[in-house]
Amino acid sequence: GLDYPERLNAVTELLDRHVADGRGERIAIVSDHASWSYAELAEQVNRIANVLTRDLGLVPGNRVLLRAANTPMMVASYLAAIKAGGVVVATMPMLRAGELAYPIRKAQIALALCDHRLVDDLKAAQKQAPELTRIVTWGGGTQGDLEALVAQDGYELFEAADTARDDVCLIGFTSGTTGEPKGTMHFHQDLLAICDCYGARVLKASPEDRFIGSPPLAFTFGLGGLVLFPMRISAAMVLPDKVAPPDLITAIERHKASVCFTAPTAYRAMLDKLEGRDITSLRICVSAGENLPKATFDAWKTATDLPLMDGIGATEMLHIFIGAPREAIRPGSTGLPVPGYEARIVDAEGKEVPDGTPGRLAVRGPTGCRYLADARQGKYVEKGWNITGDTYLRDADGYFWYQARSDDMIISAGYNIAGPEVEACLLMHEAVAECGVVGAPCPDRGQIVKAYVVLRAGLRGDPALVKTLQEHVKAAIAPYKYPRAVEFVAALPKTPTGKLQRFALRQIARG
Ligand code: 3SK
Repeated sequence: GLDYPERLNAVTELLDRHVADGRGERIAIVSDHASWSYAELAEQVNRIANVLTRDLGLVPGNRVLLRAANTPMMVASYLAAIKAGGVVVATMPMLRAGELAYPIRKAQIALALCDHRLVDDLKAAQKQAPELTRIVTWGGGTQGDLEALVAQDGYELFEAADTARDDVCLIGFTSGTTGEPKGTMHFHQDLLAICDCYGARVLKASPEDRFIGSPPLAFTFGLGGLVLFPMRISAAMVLPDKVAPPDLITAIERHKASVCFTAPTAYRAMLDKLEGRDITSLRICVSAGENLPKATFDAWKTATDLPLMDGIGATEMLHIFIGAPREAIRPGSTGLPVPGYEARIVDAEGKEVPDGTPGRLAVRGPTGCRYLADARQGKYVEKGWNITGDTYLRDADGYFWYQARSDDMIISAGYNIAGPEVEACLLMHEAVAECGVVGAPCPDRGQIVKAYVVLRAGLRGDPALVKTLQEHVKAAIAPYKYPRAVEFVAALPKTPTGKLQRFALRQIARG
C-alpha cells in the first residue's frame, strides 16, 4: 500500500536513506563533465538547503523558482528546496520574460535560483512580476553566486524540514489552452507515489540502470523519468549537455544508458540516424508526452528489438497514469491504468460510456489533482476525477486507445502549445490583421503549429514575410511555439457572432 508516514520529507526517502543505508558510494548523477555519488549529491543538497534557509531566508512553504537545463546543479537545487520545506516552481529553460512573469505572480515567488546563462529573461520578467525580489545564479563565477555561498563552513549537514506527507512541495504549471496556465500542486508523498506505482509496477527498472532522456525537469515527465524513478532505487541519472536527437544517440552510446524517457518525435528522429551507432545498452524505452502511433512502435521494434512503452500522464497527476508493463503491451494502445489509478471514459455530462465508445478520458489516483487558487478546479476535477483534454476509448479487455485531443492544444514533438497564445503573438505584428492557429498533422512531430493569417490591406504574403512572422514569434515567446507553417488567407471561418472557429480551421489543416 501507499501508507506513507504522516511526517514525511520526500528527499529523506529519495536521497538520504541511500546514504544512511550504505549506498552512498553508488553513482547518482553522470554528466558530460562530472559524476556524483549519492553521498556527494546529498552533501551538495545540504549545502544548497543551508544557503536557502540561512542566507536567503527561506522558510517552509516559501516558493522557489528554478530555471536551468537538466544539469546536476538543477537536480541538487530542486532537492534542496524540497528538503528545506520549500515549494519548487521549475520553469522551462526556453520560456521568455513574458511567460515567466505569470507563474511568478500566480505563485507569489520571491526567490529564484537560476543558471547564469538563462538569467536575462528572468531579470526582464521582474519588471512585470516585482514579487520576485531575489535571484541567485550559478555557473557564472560572479561574486555572491550559489557556488560561493554553498562553500561556507558548516554547510555540509542539514536536517530536513519536518514536513507532512501532504505538504505541497512542487507546483507544476500546465501550458494553458484558451486560458491561463494552471498551477498543479503536488505533495511530498506524490513524489514517492509515482515511483511506487508506475516505477515499481510498470517500469520495473533495476538499481543497475542508467536513466537518460530529453524532457526538461520543469515538465514533470522529465522530473519523474530522469530524477525520481532512478533515485527511488538508487540507480544513476545521466544528464548530458545535449539531448535533442541525434545528440541523444551519442549520449546513450557514451554513457551506456539503459532506460530512456522521451517523446515519439525523438524516437522517430533517432530512427533516421541509427546506422552504424551502438545503442545496445538500452533495455527500456518509455514514450510519452504525445500520442505514439503504431507505425513508430513498429519501426522502433524493428530497428532495436525493443518495444516502446507508451504512456499518458498529466502535470495534474504528476506522471504517467496509463501504460503497460513490457509483457502486457498491445501495440497501438496506450495501455492499462497504472496500479493505484483508475481511468474511465465519460460523455459531455461526465457519465461513463460503454466500452468501445469514444469519450473524454477521466482519471483518479493518489497524485491528483489540486490546482493553485483556480476556479477551474470545479470544471476539470469532479469527485476526484480529473477530466483530461484527450478523447479515448476503452476496449473490452480494459486497454485504452487514443483518439484525439479534445481542445485547442497543439501537441508538437511533445510540447504542448496553446494556439491562442501564438495567435496573440502574431497579432502583435503590424502586418497581421487576423489569424487563427491550429495543429496540422505532421508525420515527424505528430502535429505542427500552423497559422492562417489575414494580412492588413495592401500587403501581399510571400516567403520573406513568412520568415519575418516566424522570427517575430520566436523572439517574443518560447521559440518551439513558432508556426512552422504559415498560410495567407483572405478570411477566417467565424461564428455568426464573429468568434474564430478553430475546429473549422483544424478540418482545413487536416486537408
Ligand atoms: O503524457 C504527458 O504528457 C505527461 C505529462 C506530465 C507528466 C508525465 C507525462 C507522461
